[in-house]
Amino acid sequence: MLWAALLALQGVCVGAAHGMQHYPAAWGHYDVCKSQIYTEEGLAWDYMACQPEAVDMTKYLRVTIDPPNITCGDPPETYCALENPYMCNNECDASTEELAHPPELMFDFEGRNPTTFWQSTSWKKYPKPLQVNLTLSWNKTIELTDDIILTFESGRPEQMVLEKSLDQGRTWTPYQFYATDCLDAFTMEPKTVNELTQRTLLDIICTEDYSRGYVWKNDKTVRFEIKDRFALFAGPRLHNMASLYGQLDTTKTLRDFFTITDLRIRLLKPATGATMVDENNLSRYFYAISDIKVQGRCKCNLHANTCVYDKGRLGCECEHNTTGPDCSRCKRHYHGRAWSVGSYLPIPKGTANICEYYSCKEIAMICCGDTTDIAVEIPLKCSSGTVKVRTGTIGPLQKHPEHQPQKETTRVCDNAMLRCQNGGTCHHHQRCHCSAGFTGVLCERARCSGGECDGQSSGQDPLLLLLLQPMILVFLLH
Ligand SMILES: [Ca+2]
Repeated sequence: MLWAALLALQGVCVGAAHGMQHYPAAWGHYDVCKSQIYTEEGLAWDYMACQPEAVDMTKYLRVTIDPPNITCGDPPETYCALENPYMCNNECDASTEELAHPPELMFDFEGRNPTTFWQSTSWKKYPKPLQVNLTLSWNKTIELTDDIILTFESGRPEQMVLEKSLDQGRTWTPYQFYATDCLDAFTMEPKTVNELTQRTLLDIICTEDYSRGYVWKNDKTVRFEIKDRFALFAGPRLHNMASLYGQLDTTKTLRDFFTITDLRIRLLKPATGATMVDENNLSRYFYAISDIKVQGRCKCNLHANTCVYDKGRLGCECEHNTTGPDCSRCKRHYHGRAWSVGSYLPIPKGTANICEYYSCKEIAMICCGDTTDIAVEIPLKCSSGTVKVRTGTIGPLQKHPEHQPQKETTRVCDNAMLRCQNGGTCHHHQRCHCSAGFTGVLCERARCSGGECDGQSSGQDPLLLLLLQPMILVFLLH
């Protein structure tokens, strides 16, 4: 399954790479996360910002139609052509495969005639609005890299809204409004994407370019123009991707604009082809979509060059010691410095901003970083040269002489830093007197006998305690 998905992704990559030939190779595709280099100390890794290739994202989505019974064919229905009310040879029957028009036909391979398409019921409840929501969900943040293109088999809707979500469908914001008359439909002045500037790139516009009926009946597509927006920074043929990447790096709102987890197509009014709706022949009015194109890549925060589709779910194959579906946090034990998104700059390799392993430089200190592992309050010397105390104070080592290792070596406990656990009390910095039911140098363990423990576990990380105890023994021997 996993391999099949990987192969599928790679297969699509070839197509995508072919389609993006006009990107100058010098700008790089950020397709390598690390490479081995020779240094004075031997082989080492050189890390680079990396991202997965842009692919056809419709292979990995889930589609939801609302209302759920709005797909045609149950009961069977016959439709007439919008242009000719006497041409009624379009039959929809959900129980017959050849005559059914389920949603998945918007995402199948188009190439052979006749086209395959999803179709709604007709506008038989006119004048009640015929409205349908099509929701495309990825359950993963993705970044759009090319225009979203809807191809209609019916006339293009007179009113529709394309919306996006960045939080798996909890909240929605419009991407673009489409209408034959923007003022009438949405009280918005009609605009085209060509009127946008770098300053107004994030403006949400209403366009009349994709809603005209009769005259333009050969053009059946509705677009959301991603590339025209990219071109505002990268130039008309996207020849200056460095400029775009620079902007994406520094402007989070710009990056977020092209990032989605879900898309929603709100079909609000079908094509009528005229000012008046013919109430005697409502089977002319319906929605039908043969194809939806969404090109994009998994958002991996520039920490992965591969995205895997496994068990119906997309996930980044994280590098740079990061983890999570979007590589948005450091791996356990790699909190040597705070997680950070990779950077496209400097072109062409970018900056990886890897998560670093923490290392113990002072034997008297437990190091470092992954404070979620630390259940006792002790100074933590981190590779960044700071001392962390779990209570949240952070300060440079030299400014806290009381934290110096040599002063700590004879201490097992004190009232401020090395606290006896579970109600134990500290005696002369030498040892903890544990309360009933607990044991261990810091009374951190429940006392057990015959397999039964009579105290509550303090919930500490056993790995940490393994590390901690020999160190405290070392202090005592000194
Ligand atoms: Ca199709």
